[in-house]
Amino acid sequence: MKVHGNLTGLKPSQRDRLEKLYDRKVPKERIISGPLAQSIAELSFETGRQVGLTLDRAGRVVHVIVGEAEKLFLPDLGRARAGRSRFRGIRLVHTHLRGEGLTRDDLTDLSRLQLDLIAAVLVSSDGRPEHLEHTHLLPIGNDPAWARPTRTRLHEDTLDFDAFIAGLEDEFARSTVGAIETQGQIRALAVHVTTKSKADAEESLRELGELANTAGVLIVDRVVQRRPQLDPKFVIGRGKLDELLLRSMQLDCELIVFDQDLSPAQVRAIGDATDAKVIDRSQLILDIFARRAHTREGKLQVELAQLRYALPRLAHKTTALSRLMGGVGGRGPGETKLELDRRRARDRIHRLEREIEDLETHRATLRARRSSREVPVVSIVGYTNAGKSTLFNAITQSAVLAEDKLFATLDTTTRRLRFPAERELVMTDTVGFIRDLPKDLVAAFKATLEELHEADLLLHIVDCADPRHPQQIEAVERVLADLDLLDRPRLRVFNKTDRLDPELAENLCAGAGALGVSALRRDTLRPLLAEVEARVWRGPPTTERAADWMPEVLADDTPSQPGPASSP
Ligand SMILES: Nc1nc2c(ncn2[C@@H]2O[C@H](COP(=O)(O)OP(=O)(O)OP(=O)(O)O)[C@@H](O)[C@H]2O)c(=O)[nH]1
Ligand SMILES: [Mg+2]
Repeated sequence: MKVHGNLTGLKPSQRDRLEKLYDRKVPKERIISGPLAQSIAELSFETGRQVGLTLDRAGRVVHVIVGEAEKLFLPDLGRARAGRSRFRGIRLVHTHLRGEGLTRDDLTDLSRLQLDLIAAVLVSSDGRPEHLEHTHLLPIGNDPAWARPTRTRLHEDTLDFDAFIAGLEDEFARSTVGAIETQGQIRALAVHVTTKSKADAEESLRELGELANTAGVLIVDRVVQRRPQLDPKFVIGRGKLDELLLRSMQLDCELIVFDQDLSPAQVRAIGDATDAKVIDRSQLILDIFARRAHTREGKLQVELAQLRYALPRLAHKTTALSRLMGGVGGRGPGETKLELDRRRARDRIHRLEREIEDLETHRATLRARRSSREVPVVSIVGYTNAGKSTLFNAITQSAVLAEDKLFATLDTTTRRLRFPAERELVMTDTVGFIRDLPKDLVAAFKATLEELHEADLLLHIVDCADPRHPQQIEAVERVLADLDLLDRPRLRVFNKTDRLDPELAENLCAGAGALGVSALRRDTLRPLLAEVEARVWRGPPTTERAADWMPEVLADDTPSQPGPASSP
């Protein structure tokens, strides 16, 4: 087997003896045996270089490594951890030639590689293995994250390694479970690296937490780093990255979510440094869309967006798509497609584009029919979770799914309504927007959003009880601008006023030129309906109506998707 590290200038006999170390074994309950310590001490003494061994839990030698006089560079230990354990199942035992204890570099290796334990055999000036010094990682809440190194004479070391590592794993498991109840969710660490203020980071992380929750992910801890500029390779600083990886291990996180977009190279670089899965905000959003897509069109659009996102991230032809497309919990667009290579991914993209186009043609026909009847269209838009579907349901007496999760709605729903004096209009509920919507997603949903161009009025629904609503309004307007929709007449509606003090709500509305409503209270909707009528037909409502009056629902105009029964 191959000896790793600095072999230049070694005698053939020395190389031979190094290679033979692979045949040695250590009893399970010892860190290292006396004779094996003797062998590496001798080799180290002769060559003037550190010699290291990695050992697995069965006491087998996994790597033999030769370093410099004061440093050992570890080879790639492979990604796998030992079974369900959080430790790597490998310990490092190496020589120190100058009597020095474990160094800062040693401790960094310990945490970065999640080693079971790290030990130094201190070689005496006449080449004997005199002392053994070792340490190990500690559970969350300890600073520093490693135990104080213990030093004994080699033959006096009494640690029962086998029992020790079992105990340590128990301790880690207990400290994690006690801290947070997970209930079947995926445990994740959220990371935000910024050049701006920490306050912005907090706001952004709050939203990331909501996105994660929607995706069945529990953010167990957050890491914020402020730096003058982002690290081109890892985004986060190298030292902070090591800290992050250690934390993810201590907290038993299988996922690390970056609250920003990572380049394909960055995902790869960070992914290579850890066993945890690394995803960015876009991928999280794509994953939510994948879970939420129910109609054929929605599914096609999400798959298209996922493939476009994944394509540049396929480093080589051979890279399996599974790690990329698996999303958070491995929900890609179908298990069978996971092993696609680049070329097949491209073919699939083209096919999806054609299918979506066909569906779009169908939609366009329906739209043409509608516009030939000259029925005005009122479309509800707004930030995700603003209450669009709830309001739509209230006005159209429908049962579109509305819930306190992000992106509850993906597919457009349409109802035809009759106002007095034989006036009819069509109302649609659409997918919500979010800050920095992944561009692949916007592109894929272009067909759906195309509908908005036909709108005679856009109702921009805002959750005015959310302190972030000014930024949310801005984000929505940016998406509308991107979609070339700023020329459509718009009415700003501040929803969820029931959550605010009435006077505050009134002031907010006045300040923003918005109409206040609560989708949960029908009596607040009358001014809105009157305003809609006035805008659409350019005149005051024709008749006086009762406070709880609602337009008559005529039909479900939604194309190619079964909707709840409505009056004929
Ligand atoms: N208190 C209060 N809650 C509301 C109001 N309108 C909606 N909600 C709640 O807000 C949450 C989100 O409502 P949805 O109607 O699903 O929001 P949406 O804008 O359609 O969200 P997406 O489809 O996910 O973009 C739900 O839990 C609703 O019950 C309101 O006027 N007052
Ligand atoms: Mg909705």
